[in-house]
Amino acid sequence: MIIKKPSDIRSSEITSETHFKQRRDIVKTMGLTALTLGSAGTSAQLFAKSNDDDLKSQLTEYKDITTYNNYYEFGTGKSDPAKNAHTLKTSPWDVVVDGECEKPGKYSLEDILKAMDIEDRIYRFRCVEGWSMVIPWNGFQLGDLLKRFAPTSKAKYVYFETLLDPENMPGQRTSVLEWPYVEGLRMDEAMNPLTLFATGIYGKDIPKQNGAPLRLVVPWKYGFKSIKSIARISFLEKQPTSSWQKANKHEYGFFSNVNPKVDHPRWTQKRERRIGEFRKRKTLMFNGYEEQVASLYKGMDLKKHY
Ligand SMILES: Nc1nc2c(c(=O)[nH]1)N[C@H]1C(S)=C(S)[C@@H](COP(=O)(O)O)O[C@H]1N2
Ligand SMILES: [Mo]
Repeated sequence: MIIKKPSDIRSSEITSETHFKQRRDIVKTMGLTALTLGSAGTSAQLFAKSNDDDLKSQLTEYKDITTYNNYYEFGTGKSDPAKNAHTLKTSPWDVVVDGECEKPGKYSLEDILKAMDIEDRIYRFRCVEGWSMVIPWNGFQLGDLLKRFAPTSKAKYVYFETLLDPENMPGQRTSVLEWPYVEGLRMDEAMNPLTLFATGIYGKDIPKQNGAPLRLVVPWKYGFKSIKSIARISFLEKQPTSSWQKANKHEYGFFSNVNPKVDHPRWTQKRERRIGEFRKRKTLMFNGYEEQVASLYKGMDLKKHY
């Protein structure tokens, strides 16, 4: 199996091993108090111990993260995905890999997860609509996965597709967006160590409404770049067009970096409402990840490349 780590010699119990790994990480950080995991309020406080920056005190409650969603395949209201996403079929799950790479193919999620190390990452999350959260993800670095497919020198962009399954995704039977939902990153953005494929939240499997079983997280970009329930990865020479660019190219560009200095045509991006808080916060350049990612855009006019 191409993407396996050489050290991975066992081939059985793949899924439970993944769960165990996620579980073990969280148990390690919380000790015996892990037994109380399950109440969102306390899990927020407990999980916080595993991370050492100031975000740990700002974690959004599990309940808010999993009931206030955008997932148009399951409705356009914020509470629709939590109600409707139970029809999403997440197993078996395959990811098709194609385009400019030496190891295209159809990879099972089990094989992918077996090869990856699951980590905890607390990230700010900023939706283009003006709300934000702080989310404790579990996942792996996207770059660690992509390099196993051996992209060729022609691979300048990575393109992603959400599962297309109108039978089980009622929104795909409407024309609110073009289906499947698609997104893209420039290769250097995809390879940046901040960029994750998420498989969990608060140490539990990622809920369907949040994009099970595999969902992109790019913390310095607006939330809509975080495409959910990914079923295809393509390496491309040319910049792809994302779903929101197709929907309205004047309002949504390819880069979609969080930028308080460039307003959305219909509203300001200077402030945000953190879910669970009353007073608005100032939105930070690159959502607070300027130090790690500003160099990716050196020399680019970010007003033009929004
Ligand atoms: N397939 C798919 N992915 C999607 C969306 C969607 O409608 N369909 N919505 C996007 C938007 S606009 C946001 S803000 C985030 C929301 O993620 P969350 O519900 O986990 O907070 O998912 C993004 N990924
Ligand atoms: Mo969004």
